[in-house]
Amino acid sequence: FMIAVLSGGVGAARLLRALGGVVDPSELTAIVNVGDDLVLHGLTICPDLDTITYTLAGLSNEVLGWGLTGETWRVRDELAALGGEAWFSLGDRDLATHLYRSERLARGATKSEVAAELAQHHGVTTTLLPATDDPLATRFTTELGEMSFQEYFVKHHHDVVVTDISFEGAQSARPTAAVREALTSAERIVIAPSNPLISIEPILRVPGIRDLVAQRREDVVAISPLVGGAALKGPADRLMRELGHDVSVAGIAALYAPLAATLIIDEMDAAHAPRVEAAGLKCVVTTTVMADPVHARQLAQAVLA
Ligand code: FO1
Repeated sequence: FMIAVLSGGVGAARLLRALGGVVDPSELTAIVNVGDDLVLHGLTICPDLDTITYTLAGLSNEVLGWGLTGETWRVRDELAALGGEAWFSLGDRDLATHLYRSERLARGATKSEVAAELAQHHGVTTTLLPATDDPLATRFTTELGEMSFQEYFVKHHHDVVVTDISFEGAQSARPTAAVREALTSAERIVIAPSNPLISIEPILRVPGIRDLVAQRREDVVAISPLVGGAALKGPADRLMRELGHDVSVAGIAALYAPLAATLIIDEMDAAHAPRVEAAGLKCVVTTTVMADPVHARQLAQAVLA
């Protein structure tokens, strides 16, 4: 049995951890967004890949929602004192990951190879696949002008009006052979409860991936990232509103209808189930908030049912 999971950061990481409690984690393959990736201080940083790796290794900083547990910040503080670019916080331990990755990339390794090496080092048996090894960067058009993903998300605390989202490099990016193989051979494809516009969309923009998923529609199950019309974390609700989408599970259903046969929604949204079905998806109602291991397991079992 093999399950492929289209993955952003925290929401996907928690889902993968929960699924790994119900099936063998080695049966899971995460196809991970790289649109958030950035080069800073000459280092290549892959937030979603690292969030998943650290979470599955039991090393994630649950307070921050990113980075490592027990982190220290001496380098960042020194850099800030120098007047350097310190708005994007790199912890002392986390920095080792970025140094390792950047050196390997400079010597010709691919992001996929580095992701596998880091996963193996941390004892993570789930397969972690960047959606592409080619450059792909999510960019925002905002009231303050054009900016990169992390300028929008961290520097401006995703608190600016967005009028457009684009995916630089997407047209010439290629899915890796491992990604195509996973999407072709998986028994089930899961769309994690990640932001549909900025975590899942950049994966689907890699030419070929959207079609591969759509061809498997009967085996695709999506989990709504909106609960009671709001995102648990991050700007999904605000971005959907600003870009003209219905900010509800019905809006999620409309986005995923061509790709998924089933949408899992939270009990809080049960009244909207008929609207999901009207969009052409089977609707499963369960607890989707992975607040504790019991609820996370319940969601994992619903995904596998
Ligand atoms: N998020 C923040 O809000 N502030 C930060 O300083 C920050 C640093 C950071 C460093 C490494 C990393 O892997 C992630 C980091 N994040 C930070 C999280 C990241 O910006 C976003 O959570 C994801 O890109 C959104 O999925």
